[in-house]
Amino acid sequence: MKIAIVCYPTYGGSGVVATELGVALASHGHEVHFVSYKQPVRLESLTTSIHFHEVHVPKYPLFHYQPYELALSSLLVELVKTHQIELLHVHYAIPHAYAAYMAKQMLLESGIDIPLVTTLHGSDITLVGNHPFYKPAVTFSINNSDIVTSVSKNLKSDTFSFFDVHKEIHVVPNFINVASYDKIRVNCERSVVAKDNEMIVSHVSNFRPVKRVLDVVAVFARIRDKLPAKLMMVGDGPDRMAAEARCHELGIAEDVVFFGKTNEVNKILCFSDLLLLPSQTESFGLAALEGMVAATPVISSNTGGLPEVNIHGKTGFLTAVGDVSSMAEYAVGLLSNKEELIQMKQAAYQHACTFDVARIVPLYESIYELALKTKVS
Ligand code: GMT
Repeated sequence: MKIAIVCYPTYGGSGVVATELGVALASHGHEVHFVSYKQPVRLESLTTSIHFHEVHVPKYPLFHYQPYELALSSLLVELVKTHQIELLHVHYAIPHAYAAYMAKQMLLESGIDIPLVTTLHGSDITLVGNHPFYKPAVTFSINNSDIVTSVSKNLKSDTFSFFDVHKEIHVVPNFINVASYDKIRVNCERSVVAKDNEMIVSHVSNFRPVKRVLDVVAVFARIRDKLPAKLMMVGDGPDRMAAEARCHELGIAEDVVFFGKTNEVNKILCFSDLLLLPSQTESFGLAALEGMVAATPVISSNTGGLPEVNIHGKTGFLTAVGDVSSMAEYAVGLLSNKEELIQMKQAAYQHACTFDVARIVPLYESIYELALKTKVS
């Protein structure tokens, strides 16, 4: 099948999932056309079955806001016609579902009825899409997609609670390439970042306020009080400077490494003993899954879809948002008990394997087949 995947190109989870999906689809024999304003960061190589098309928005002095949706929908129309694209799969409702719906309508005028699959990722529903300024357009785009998917049961139920949606929503969880993590584990260079007696705690995010990175620092400071440990902060974003400053205030700066943005998250997670993910909300929590597949137990908040990924007492622990004392207590308990830590690492890995790319990508392929059969128009 020839599929156009519209996504954000940045380090956010939706872009990562869209990219990994496209790469996996290409390996199943599909022809994939990524569409975004920049080449997705996780997209390493373009091949005869993986193409990238950049959305260009010409600047004009009259425009205070550049009309990205217009440029995107026009490009989609051209791509469908030129490359005989058979299906549009858009990741993140805003503004992708809206722009793709317009493309679909324009194509109908040329006698082409292209199916549209929209995947809801999280903040497009919970933090951003729900804003009254966007809500009517988001509701419309969801209701007028041929098939809608969400990355967790929790996000599905949030979508029905926040929007007047009358479409079925198919839950297709985030996934992970287990084999690629297994490969990295063979040459894991733990000694580069920590001494043998030090525990390694990690956090991976885009350092937006929703990730509560200051909670990460607070929990680590309490762990550091009780046992030798290092903290690996992976990613970058608005709260990074505040987090670095807090590490200095607390006198733990020399035990904390800020890696910034990297494509080598798996290399850092392979030597981690614990991942902290204290988010305010998380529709799924791809970072938790990335930790677990690297055999790293997770201490996370219990909001959104996190309980569908991180199983309390088995793959890690869950606490209320902001409860740094309980997070630190669980962390110190686990890191001080070698046997429990080994058991939990294994359980985390085993559970992550149930989200392997080989199990989840066929779910999207079945959805594409369904979309071809059940177009809205
Ligand atoms: O984590 C972010 O804020 C980025 C965001 C995105 O859409 O780019 O991530 C969301 O989608 C991921 C992939 O489906 C999920 O694993 C994340 O939980 C979700 N983030 C939130 O809900 C805050």
